[in-house]
Amino acid sequence: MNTHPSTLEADARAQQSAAAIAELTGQPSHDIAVVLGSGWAPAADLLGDTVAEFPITDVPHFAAPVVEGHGGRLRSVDADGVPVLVFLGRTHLYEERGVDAVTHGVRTAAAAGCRAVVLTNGCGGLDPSWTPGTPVIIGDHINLTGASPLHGAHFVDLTHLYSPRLRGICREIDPTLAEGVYAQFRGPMYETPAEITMVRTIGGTLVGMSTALEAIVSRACGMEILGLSLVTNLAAGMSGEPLDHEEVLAAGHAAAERMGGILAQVVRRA
Ligand code: 8IG
Repeated sequence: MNTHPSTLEADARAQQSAAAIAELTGQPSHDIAVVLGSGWAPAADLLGDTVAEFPITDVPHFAAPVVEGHGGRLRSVDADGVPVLVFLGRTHLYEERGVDAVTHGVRTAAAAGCRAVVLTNGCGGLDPSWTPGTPVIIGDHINLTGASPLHGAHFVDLTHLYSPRLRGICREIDPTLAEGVYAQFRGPMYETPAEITMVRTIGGTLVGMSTALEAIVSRACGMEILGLSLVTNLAAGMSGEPLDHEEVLAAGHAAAERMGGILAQVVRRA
């Protein structure tokens, strides 16, 4: 229990958002939340039947994300009877709206009844065998943002943060899936080659600008967490080419079917 005023206010805002979502979707509660990051949007349609979809800004306390191409939408999906709350787009730390804006989505998912959250992202990979378009299970993370999404003396255990049970289900679905350690940077710049050397030295194999802060709050809210990265580029300095946002979108389209299949199966079995 964390009774820091900032936490209580964030939870109260999440309750208000969840109430609005129940109203807008006609679903009194949802079981699983899916947050779709860069490159994952084409996979969304394979999750199940869309029950309702609207701009995230229709829900109180949400701001429109500044990137992602499609502006931030919320979708309620019926995955063979499982009500799934799908966030198409997210708020990033580099948008400078603060950690509460970054984590409002997962707080809201918990308030909406979700017992598990699937956090997806597009990221850079440090393993040269992960060609663009390779999905990787997140086994653990390193928070290099310098920020904490928690308020006050709130001591949250982060062992087994990324659910061994859900990771196991993913490997049953697709035994070829690799696992990595995700290092979250604040961004918005990509890393320098020297920073990638640092990440490799401290045990990171994936680099991105999301997910870790959301995972921490998801744990604090009691949700089970699955993290899935789509490697869209080799990390800086590894390919001899500069990093390019177009590459990200192209990798997402190429891998959409494989990722959509994994998502669709995992939400049904979670
Ligand atoms: I897509 O190489 C994508 N997002 N920090 N580094 C960081 N974020 C990313 C990268 C990357 N690729």
